Amino acid sequence: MDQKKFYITTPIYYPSDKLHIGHTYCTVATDVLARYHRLLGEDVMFLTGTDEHGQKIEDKAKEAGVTPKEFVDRIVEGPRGVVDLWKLMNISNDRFIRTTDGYHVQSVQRIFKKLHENGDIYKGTYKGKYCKPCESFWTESQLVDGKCPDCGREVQAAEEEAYFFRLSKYAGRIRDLLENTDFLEPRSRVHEMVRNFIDPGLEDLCVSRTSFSWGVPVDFDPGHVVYVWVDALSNYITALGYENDRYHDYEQGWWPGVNIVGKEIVRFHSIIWPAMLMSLGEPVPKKCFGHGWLLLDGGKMSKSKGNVVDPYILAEQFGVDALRFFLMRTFPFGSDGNFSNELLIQTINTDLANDLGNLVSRTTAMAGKYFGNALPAGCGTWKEPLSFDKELQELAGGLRDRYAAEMDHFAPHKALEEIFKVIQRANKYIDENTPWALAKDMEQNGPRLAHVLYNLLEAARICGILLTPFMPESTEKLFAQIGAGEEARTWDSAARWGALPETAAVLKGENLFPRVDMDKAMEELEAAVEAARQAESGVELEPQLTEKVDFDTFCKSDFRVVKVKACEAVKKSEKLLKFILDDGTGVDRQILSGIHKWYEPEDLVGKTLVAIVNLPPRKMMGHESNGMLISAVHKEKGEEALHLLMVDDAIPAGAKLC
Ligand code: ME8
Repeated sequence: MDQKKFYITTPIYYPSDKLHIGHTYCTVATDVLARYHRLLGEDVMFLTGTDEHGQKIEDKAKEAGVTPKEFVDRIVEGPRGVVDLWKLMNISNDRFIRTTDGYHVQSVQRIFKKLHENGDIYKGTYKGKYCKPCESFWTESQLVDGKCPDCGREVQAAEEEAYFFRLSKYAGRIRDLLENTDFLEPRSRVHEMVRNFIDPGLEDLCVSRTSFSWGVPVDFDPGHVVYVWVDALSNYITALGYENDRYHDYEQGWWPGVNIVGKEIVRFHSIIWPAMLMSLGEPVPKKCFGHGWLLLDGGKMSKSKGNVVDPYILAEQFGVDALRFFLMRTFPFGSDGNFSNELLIQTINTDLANDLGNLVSRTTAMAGKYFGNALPAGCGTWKEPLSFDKELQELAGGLRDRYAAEMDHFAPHKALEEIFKVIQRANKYIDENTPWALAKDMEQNGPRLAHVLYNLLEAARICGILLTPFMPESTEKLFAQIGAGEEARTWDSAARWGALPETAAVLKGENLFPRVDMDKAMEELEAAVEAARQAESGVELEPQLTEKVDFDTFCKSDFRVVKVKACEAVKKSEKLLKFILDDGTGVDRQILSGIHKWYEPEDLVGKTLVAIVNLPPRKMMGHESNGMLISAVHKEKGEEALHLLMVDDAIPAGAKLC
């Protein structure tokens, strides 16, 4: 029989800024689903990528003084960029599309032409509102309080010649798709789409722009570029080879697939995208699942709000698997959830260190201690199973199917809940059987003890298999510790109690999930965030002094405003400048300062500066210095940087600073 094909996608990301934990959430969830389908034995194609055109990127590149392509290259393929992040997070995508890839650009042009030729794209005048950050056009009636209904930001009036897509023509078919099939999930999203967009009447969509050029050119009408969403949505089929020769998977049964998307882009995926496909005469996706947002302090994460969480820092501090697990375990996939570092640490400690980690380490340690790492033959069965033997076997034996039911309904959080019921039951089983008491009389109780440990290994094995899509690396280690070979790791074997060979070699290894000390971890996180912030800006600051200075001592320093009357370089010195200053006393003050690297003397004459004037006099290169000019110092990209403190010229010389 032919292997079943399963095609799944994430949204392709805007490389306008570095990705944050919200993006990571979406991609990890899709990766978990892709790995789950591979575990089922399906032939999986998992696509992700980047959506690189549009005015926002053109503007950002201009700001950065580089071409748009250079700009996106850095964020996509540069150090700690999108590609690196997915590698770090163990994302198992089979393909990565960039919308600037030549084959995609060519396909989009062909798709646009097809839509035009079949009469669904026509030329008109666009009048309306445009939200630049969202790259979305809105009609007056769609605005909320005059602002973008997606992000709440200001919109701009726009009018220009443009091509339109006859979205209105597909209103009936789209309503039918939404209301009468299970194409869009969760169901609450269907109501949102119908109420907000279908009921008020679908309007034709503006699908080209002339006011900027960073996009796919409309080849039959120079000056127009294809609207970025038409370009972006097409990726799901161009990456399979639709209208290009780069790939040949579209006709070979990979389409239609499953689109996993965040809730704010459900409109594009459940209305515009199916309508485009209908117009092209192609099948619509099997499914669009709209997940919720990770919120921070109750609001959406965004770089412009400065409240983003860096997935690199979290993965480096807590481990990739722990982070993947946390994201899937904590937040119901279809709803919003509040992210916090405390919650992450609590989840690691409760579920991973206490429940799962303990089960594996206690069981493997006891197998080692009492049986020298291999249980005796025959330990898999017990003549008269006790009630808790049966309970554990039944709960774990039926886990795979309960898990599958949840995974098939895009509820990874519920699938994990089922797994943890078994893990918790297994830990209770240890307490019920008190293996350490059984071990006191090995001659009498040895066989029973071996059976208890075998049952625990079996429970751990089944949970391990089903946890594989969530934590691929840790479950490898788990299997090695409990002695589960390839045949005891399969999907089939997850429903077969007893699939672990009785005498498998058990090896207690490293602790899979060490406990995290909350206070220490929070401190380390703060330091890592600060270091990353400095590295990104290139600015390094001296740490603040923690030793206190008492107020009276501080008051002994006499800071005054001074005006530069004359300034010259000291002969034979590369660094020193000699200042003649008006300090308000009527007597000139001379100060030497080693700042020639940053200032030319002639640029400083007339400036109003700050000096400490009661330092003891000091000789430098034969000149006396009476005080010190105050500067701000830091490092920038590893280089010392210095700025003399300059104050308002209106302040008179001699004014005291206090
Ligand atoms: O929308 N929580 O790209 P994008 C959960 N290029 N998910 C979040 C999130 C958060 N805090 N923040 C963002 C785009 N996301 C388009 C897609 S597809 C043809 C084009 C999710 O980089 C967001 O919901 O802005 C979306 O699904 C994905 O990250 C990419 O967002």
